[in-house]
Amino acid sequence: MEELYRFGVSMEQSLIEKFDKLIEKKGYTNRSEAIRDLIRESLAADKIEVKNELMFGVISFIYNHHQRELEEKITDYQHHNYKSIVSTTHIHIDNENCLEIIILKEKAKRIKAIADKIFSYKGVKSGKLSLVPMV
Ligand code: NI
Repeated sequence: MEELYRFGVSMEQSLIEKFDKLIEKKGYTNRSEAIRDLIRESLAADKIEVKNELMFGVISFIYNHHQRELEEKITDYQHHNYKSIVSTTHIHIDNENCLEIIILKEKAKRIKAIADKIFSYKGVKSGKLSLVPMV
């Protein structure tokens, strides 16, 4: 049996409360097993091979626009990738949150890398990537 590694995680109270409700609904008896399954899922999802063809990608994500320097970071990163980006739409959801939708035309692996980078920024709350193959 492999040795267990313990680590501490900090997050907003509201987020952990929602997570606890979700895992209770799913039948988990403790957070550790739920988090282990999430990690396994995300490792499996990353292994799914995407064909590295030219595709359209739609990256949508919600972020906290009060997060220091985040808005600037997101904009700079898009300027850095201007050749891949077809269009960006920004929606102010409320006082704190923004929804941004980026449409790209690029090779699939590059689209995935761009999405992963944006989702990794601190203050980006949820993100979704859709790859749309050319017909
Ligand atoms: Ni906004």
